[in-house]
Amino acid sequence: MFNRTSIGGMVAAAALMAGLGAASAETWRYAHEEAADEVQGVFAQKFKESIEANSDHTVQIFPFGTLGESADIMEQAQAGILQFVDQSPGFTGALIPEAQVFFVPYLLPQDEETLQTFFRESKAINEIFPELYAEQGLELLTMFPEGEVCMTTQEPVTSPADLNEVKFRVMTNPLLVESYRAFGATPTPLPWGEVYGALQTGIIQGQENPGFFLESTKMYEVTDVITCIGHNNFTTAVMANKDFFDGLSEDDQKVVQDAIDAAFDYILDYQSGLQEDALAKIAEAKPEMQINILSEEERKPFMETAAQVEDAFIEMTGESGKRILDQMKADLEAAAGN
Ligand code: 6CS
Repeated sequence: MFNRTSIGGMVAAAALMAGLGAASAETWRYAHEEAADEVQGVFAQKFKESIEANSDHTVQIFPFGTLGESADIMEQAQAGILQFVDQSPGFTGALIPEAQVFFVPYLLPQDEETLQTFFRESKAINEIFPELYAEQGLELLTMFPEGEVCMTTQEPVTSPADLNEVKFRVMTNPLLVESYRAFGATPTPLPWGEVYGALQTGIIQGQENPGFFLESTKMYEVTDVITCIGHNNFTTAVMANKDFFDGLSEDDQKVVQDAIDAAFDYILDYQSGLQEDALAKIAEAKPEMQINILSEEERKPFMETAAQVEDAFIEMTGESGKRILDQMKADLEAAAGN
């Protein structure tokens, strides 16, 4: 027979268990720098689906603009307000100078297979960068490519001389400023939210981004020429707040890593044909848009700037940067040899 006290005890225990269950199912906040249907948004959605299919947790995604600019979401992730953040090295360079290595022109290969092997197997990405991110309170979970970067300008560009006096928007890192100075332009660092308006009002006359982003953000409405010189592939990075990640159970850490791996595989497949499709869509939306893929010969003077930008990178980052650059070169060689 249950007496009043034992029933009371059972009710309390049941409530406690229900409470414990509720506490273990958490909502994790994840912010990125693009719209929900752009590459970072597609990655975030896959991550969310995997987490929610394999745990009791839910992921709340905040696309670009909902929580501020890229610098804002990084601060929120470092403060633990966000559990996950996607911030591209183009912005992280201010916090982790070594991340600017991704802006040495012509360092990353254009061949898709080599590029993907590099991102999968790179020791620089999988072993050295995580230490540098950890110093900033971040657990680096992955880095992935988003597509070949092309320039959009008002006038055609066939050599560095054509960029003379062109105020060219770059993401906010000093090495990208060096890189576009070496290309002959007047680099103007700006957060993304200001770019369309600055082109529209003529404050700047050019900017660079991967094909899908030129199309989805309608850069062709405010510029007339696209020029591809094969100098870079847009790289981004996903990380967690380190205290949050370290505090997860081993099972939850595995759920997170598995979700990252699933989203990574998905996004590499998703890249296939994306650049060509985007340029075709732009040509359809604005038939008078000039889309110029420069020849090997025309690219030469741009390629010749790489050594000078590399020197600037080493000057900015010292031994630590040199270690990253050397490892990346070794990783790229290994990827090309595969
Ligand atoms: O140029 C930028 O600032 C933006 N570009 C891309 C492809 N993603 C996010 C970033 O903010």
